Amino acid sequence: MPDDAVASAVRIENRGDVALILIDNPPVNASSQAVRKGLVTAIEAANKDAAVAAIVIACEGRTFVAGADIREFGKPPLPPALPDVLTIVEASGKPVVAAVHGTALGGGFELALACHARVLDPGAIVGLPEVKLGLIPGAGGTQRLPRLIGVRAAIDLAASGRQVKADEALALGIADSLAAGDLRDSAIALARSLVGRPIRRLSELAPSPFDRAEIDAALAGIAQKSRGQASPLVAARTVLLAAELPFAEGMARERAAFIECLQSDQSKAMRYVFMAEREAPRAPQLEGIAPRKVERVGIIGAGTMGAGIAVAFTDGGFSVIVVETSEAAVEAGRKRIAAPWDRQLKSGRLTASQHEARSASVAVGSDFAALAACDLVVEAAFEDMDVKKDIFARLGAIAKPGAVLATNTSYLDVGIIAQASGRPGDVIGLHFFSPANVMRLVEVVEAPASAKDAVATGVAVAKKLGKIAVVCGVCDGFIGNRILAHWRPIVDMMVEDGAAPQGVDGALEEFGFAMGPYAVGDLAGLDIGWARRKRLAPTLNPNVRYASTIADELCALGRFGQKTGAGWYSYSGGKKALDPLVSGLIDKVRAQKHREQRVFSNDTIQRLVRAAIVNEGAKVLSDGIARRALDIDVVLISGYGYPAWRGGPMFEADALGLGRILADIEEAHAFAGAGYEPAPLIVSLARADRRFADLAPGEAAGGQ
Ligand code: 3H9
Repeated sequence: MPDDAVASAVRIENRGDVALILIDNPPVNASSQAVRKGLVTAIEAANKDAAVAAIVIACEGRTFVAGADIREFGKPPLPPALPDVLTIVEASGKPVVAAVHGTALGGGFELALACHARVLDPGAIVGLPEVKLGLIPGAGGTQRLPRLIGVRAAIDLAASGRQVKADEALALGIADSLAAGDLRDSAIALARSLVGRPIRRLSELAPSPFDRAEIDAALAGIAQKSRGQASPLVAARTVLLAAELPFAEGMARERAAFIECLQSDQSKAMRYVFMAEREAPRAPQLEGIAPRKVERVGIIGAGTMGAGIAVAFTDGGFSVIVVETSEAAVEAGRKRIAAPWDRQLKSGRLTASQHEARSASVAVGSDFAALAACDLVVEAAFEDMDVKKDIFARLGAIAKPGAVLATNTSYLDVGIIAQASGRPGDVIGLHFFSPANVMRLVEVVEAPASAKDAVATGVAVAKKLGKIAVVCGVCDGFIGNRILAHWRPIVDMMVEDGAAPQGVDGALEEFGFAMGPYAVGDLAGLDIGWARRKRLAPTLNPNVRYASTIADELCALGRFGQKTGAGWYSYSGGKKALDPLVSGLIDKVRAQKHREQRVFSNDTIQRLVRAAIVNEGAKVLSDGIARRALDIDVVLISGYGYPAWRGGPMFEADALGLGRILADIEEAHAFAGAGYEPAPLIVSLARADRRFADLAPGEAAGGQ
C-alpha cells in the first residue's frame, strides 16, 4: 500500500491543542486498509505530539465510517486488522472523541465505541448491520456495546441490525451529546473538557446486571424470527459473552465467531445480495442514458395501490397530484393517503410540521386535465385492459411533451397500453408492490417502443423514492408475478394430492419465506387471483393440470382471505386458525378428482418449489425479460420474501450446482406435468458445467 494512499485516506489538522483526525475515503469512508493504517499512524503521531492534549476523529464527505470495506471480505486479510486498530485507538493516553455524522455503521460504529466519548450530529444514525450481511460485529461491537448500554439493549441492536437515530442513541447512552451547532466544534470542545480527567475505556467497564430469564426469552425470540438465518443468534450469544468473560477473552471469541460467519455460505449469499441490489438499477442497456427531469408527479387512482404510490412519491419529496373519478372517490382517496402519515404523527415518527408539509404536497381532485402539468404520470386504475387503454388515450392527448407515462399494471401488456397513448416512446411500466409506500421493489417495465430515457427516468425516480429498481421486459407478470404464477400451482397440486395448506406454509416458512403461500394469499386477497383465473380461463391449455379448484370454491363462498374474515384460514377475532370447512372442502375436491394421495415431506415441498422458481427464472432469462440472473434474485428477495440468506433462487442454484437443481426440476416435471419441462437454458448450462452468473448480460436471451 503506497504511503500517499494512506495519507490521502487519513490526515491530521491541528485545532489548537486538539488533533482533528480526518478520514476521507469516498464514497462511504469504509475502513479499508488505507484507513486502518492511517488511523494507527495518526493516533500514534497525536500521542507523541506534545502540543496535542486531546484528539477528535471525524470524517469528510457524506458520512462517518459506514463499516468495514465489504469488498475486502473474501480476500486474504490485509493488515492491520480493524480490532487491533481499535485497540490502539482505545489505548490512547489522550482522550479521543468521535464526531459522528451520517451513518456510523458496523466497523464505523465500533470505531466510535473505541473512542472515549461520542458527539452525534442530530441527523446521525448508528447501528450494527453486520447480521444483514450474514456476519456479526467483528471489531469489538459485541463486547464494548453491552458495557455501554447493557446486555439486553446491545443484543437488540446486534441481532436485529436496526439503525438507531441520534435521539435514541442519546437516550440509550451511546451518544454523550448531540451537537447543537457545528459537529466538529462540539466534539473539539468535549475533547478539551476531558483533558486531565480519567479516561473512560469501555473495555475496562463491566456490563450492568441484567435479568437472565429476560435474555433467554430474547434469544428464543431471535432464533424464531431469524427463519433459518444463523448470524442473529450468533451475534446475540456473542454479546452475552461480555457478561461472562473478561474483555480480552470475549474479543477472541468474537473474532472466531466473526471469521466463521465470514466464511459461511449464508454470508457469501448476503454479501452478493448487497451488491446485487446496488447493481440491479444499472441496467446495461441504459448505460450513459440521462433520465428526464421529474418534479411534479400525477397519479391516476387513489385506491390501495394509487394511495400507496402517492404516499411514496410525497415522502420522496415530489409534488403530487392524484386524480379520481368522483367526489366520493376523491374523499376516500384523501383519507387513504393521509392514513399512514396520521399513524406516523401519532407514533412520533413525523412531527406536526412534517405532517402538514406532506399533506400540503399532495392534491387530490377529479380534474383529469390537471395531469397536463406533470412530468410523470403513474396510472394505478382498475386492472382491466379496456380501462387502461382508455386512460392512456386520454393521457397521451393531454400530457405535456416529454412527460413519462407509466402504468402500474401487474400483468397486462405494457406495449398494448403504450400504443393506445399514441406516444409509445413515453410509456413504461412502473410496477409497485403493495403497500407501495413500504415495499422496496419497483419493476421498471421496458416495452418494445419505450424510449431509453423514459426507462432511465423510471429507474432514477425509483432510486429517489429509496426503492430498488429492476428493469424488465414485457410478458404476462413481468419477472416476479410470472415466476409466482408458475410455482404457485405446484403447491395447489400438492394440496390436492395429500398435503395440507398449513403444512405447505410451514415447510416454506421453514425454508425461510416470511409467510407461506396460503397465508400470503389470505393477506393479499384471494379474489385477485380468482379474477385472473377467470380472465385466463378461455385460453387455458387443456394439457396443463388445473389445480385451483379448491381456491375457486373458497372464493365462490365469499372467502377472500383476511378482509372477509376467512380464506384458507379463518380469522375470527383477528386470530389465524384452521377451519374444518376448508379441510372438508379439500377432501371433497380430492374425492371428485380421484387424485391418488401421498405424503409430501418438507424437503420435497421446498425442493420442488425452488426448482419451479429456478426453472421459470431460466425461461425469464432466455426470453430476455430479465437481462441478468441477479435481477431475478433481487425481485424474488425484495418483492416476494425469498430468504436473502439463500442469495435468491438463481444464486442458490449456482451455489448448489445446476446439475442438482436440474434433477429437482425433472422431479417437479414428473409431478406437475405439462408446463414444467426443464428450461433448455438450465439443461445447456448444467451440461457445460456453467452457472447463471457466468452469463454476460443478455447472453441467455435468444440463445436457445
Ligand atoms: C463490518 O463493518 C464488519 C465489522 O464489524 C468487523 C470488521 C472486522 N464497503 O448503498 P449506497 C458502497 S460489515 C464497501 O448506494 P446510500 C456501495 O457498494 C459492514 N463499499 O449509498 C456503493 O458503491 P457503488 C457494515 C460500500 O447512500 C456506494 O458505497 N456496514 C460499503 O444509499 C454507495 O452505497 C454496512 O453493512 C462498505 N461497507 O447508503 C453498511 N457500504 O456505487 C453498508 C457502501 O460502487 N452500507 N458501499 O455501488 C450501507 O448500508 C449503505 O451503503 C449506506 C449508504 C447507508 C452507508
